[in-house]
Amino acid sequence: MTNTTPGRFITVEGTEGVGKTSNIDFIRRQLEAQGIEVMCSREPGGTPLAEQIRELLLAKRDEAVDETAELLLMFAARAQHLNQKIKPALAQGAWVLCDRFTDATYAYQGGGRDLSVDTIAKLEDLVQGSLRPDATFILDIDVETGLKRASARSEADRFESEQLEFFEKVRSVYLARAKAEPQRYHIIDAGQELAAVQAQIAEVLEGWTYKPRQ
Ligand code: Z5A
Repeated sequence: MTNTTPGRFITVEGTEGVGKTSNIDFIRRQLEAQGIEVMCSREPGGTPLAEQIRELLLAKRDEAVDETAELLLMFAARAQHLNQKIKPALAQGAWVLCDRFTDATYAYQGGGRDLSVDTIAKLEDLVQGSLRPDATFILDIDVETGLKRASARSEADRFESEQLEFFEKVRSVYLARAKAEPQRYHIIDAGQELAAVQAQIAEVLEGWTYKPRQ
């Protein structure tokens, strides 16, 4: 099951503070240098409605957020984003570069919150049909370093306020998924300085073919 549209669907994942934002811009510039049209987006979010759902999800609140409600809100945002923005771009042959996607749901809601992987897989099929990313970069870093970077940058949101153990579980799901499907996932050591991280990404990009899919 994968993407059969003319475009390519690339996702970037990782725990907190791994440098997704910094590196997505690098990937975009590398792809554009190959003459590729790139559309960058993020999850949760990417359309006005999905961005509103993002605000609901990230806000710290007194009321405990039910884990299944959180899961369904992630997929509600994804359905909107996918149908309004991602699929039309892919159909036109653009490369979609997305900051997080369903791997984050397996990692955060499946790993961090301990929700059923089967339930997540059912929602994935419902919302995405057979569409899956062509390639996924997992920026990997030890959890403590990532959290230090994230806290130096901005105030913690509802997810960033979780305990270390939560993020260790998130990280282990990412690494397990990458191990199970090595042809799709590229693990990048994000603990190095930015230039060294980008050199690893550039090496992966050099191995790709940029011909349109027939
Ligand atoms: N979530 C979920 O639970 N389930 C889902 O299905 C989805 C998401 C899709 C929002 O995501 C939350 O939603 C997220 C999971 C949950 N949890 N949280 N929080 P988000 O992607 O918007 O939030 P984030 O993970 O916190 O991303 P971020 O804050 O944008 O971080 P980042 O993009 O990975 O890092 P950055 O901003 O590029 O870098 C962080 C800082 O480190 C910054 O000051 C950089 O200058 C610095 N940095 C970056 N690289 C380096 C290197 N190599 N060396 C030194 N310093 C560096």
